[in-house]
Amino acid sequence: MNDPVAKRPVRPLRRAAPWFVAALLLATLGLPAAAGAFGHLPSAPLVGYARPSNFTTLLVNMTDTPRFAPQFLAAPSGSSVTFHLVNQGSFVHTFTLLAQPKVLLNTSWTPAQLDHYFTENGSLANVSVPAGGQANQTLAFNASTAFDSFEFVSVIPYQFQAGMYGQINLTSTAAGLLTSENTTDTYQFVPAVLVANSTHYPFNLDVLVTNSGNLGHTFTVAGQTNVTLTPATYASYFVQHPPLVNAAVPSGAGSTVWANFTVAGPGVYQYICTASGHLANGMMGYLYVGVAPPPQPAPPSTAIVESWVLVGSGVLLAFGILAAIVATFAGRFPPAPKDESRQH
Ligand SMILES: [Cu+2]
Repeated sequence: MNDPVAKRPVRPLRRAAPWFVAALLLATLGLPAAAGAFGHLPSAPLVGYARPSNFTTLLVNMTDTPRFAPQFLAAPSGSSVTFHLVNQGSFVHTFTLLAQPKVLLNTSWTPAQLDHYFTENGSLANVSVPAGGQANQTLAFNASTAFDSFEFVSVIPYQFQAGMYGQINLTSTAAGLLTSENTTDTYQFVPAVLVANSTHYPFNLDVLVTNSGNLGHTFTVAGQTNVTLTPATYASYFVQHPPLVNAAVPSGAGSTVWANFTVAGPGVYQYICTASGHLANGMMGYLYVGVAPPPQPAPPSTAIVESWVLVGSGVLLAFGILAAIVATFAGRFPPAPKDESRQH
C-alpha cells in the first residue's frame, strides 16, 4: 500500500468547516442581540407613533352574545381598511356599516324600523357571515372622513337591539392621533410618555391599550392639564373632575381595550391606573399634547456587544477561509496521524 497521506484527497472545505461553524454560531448569538436592539431603538414616545400603513386590516369577531368584539375600532382616514369578519357563533350575523357618519341608531327600534333605515339611507357595507364563517370587506376611507365615526350593526332581527353594534373611528392621517400603550404586571405603563400633536382642537385620540401582563388595570386620563395625582388624592379629584377616559384593561395577557377620547386643548395630561395600589407603585404616565416631552434617557445600547460579536465572527470566518486556502495549496495541515487502522 502506498503512503495513504499522499493518496488521500485534500478536502480544504472539510478542514475549514470547524471555523465556519464557529463563525456561524457566534453570528447566531449576535442576531438576538441585534433584534433586541432594534426592538428598543425607538425611544419611549416614538413607540406611541406605531401606525398602520395605508392598508389597515381590522379583525372583527362576531359572537352570539350577540356582540362585535372589539366593539370600537380605529383606523387612519385616507386608508384602505379591510374588515376581517369572523363569526365565532352558531347564528348568522351581519356587518352592516352605516353610510352616515356620527349617527347612532336607536336600539329601541323594531327590526322593521331598522330595515327601513337602511332602505332609506343605504350602507357602506352589508355582509352576512354564516355561523362559523369568515368574510373580508375592504373599504377606502378618504381623508375627508378624518374624525368621523361610523356605526356598524347586525341587522339580523333583535341582534342590534340586544347590543350587537360598534363603531369605527377614523383618525386623522396626521401622526400621533392613533397611538398605543401597554400595561405590565410590574405596575408600569409602557411607554410612560405619550405624545400627540394636532393641528386643531378638540380632536379625538385613540389609544390602543394592550395588557402585557396578567393583572387587570385601568387607563385613566386626568381631565385637566398639569395635574399631579397621588394615591391619596386621585379618587376625590376624579369626583370633581371626570377623567377624559377611564378604560378598563381586562386581565389576561394580550387583552386589549381602545381608549377613545377627546382632547380639548394642548398641555400635559397625567394618566394613571386606578386599580388598588397600582398608582402607589408608580403606575402612571404623561400625555404630551402639543407640548414637547422632556428628553428621554437613551435606551441601553447593545451596539458594543454586537460589534464585538460581529468582529469575532469575522475573525473566525477569516481563519476558516485562510485554512481552506492553505489546505488547498499545501495539503493537509497538520498531517494526518499514521494510524493504519483508519485507512481503507
Ligand atoms: Cu394597574
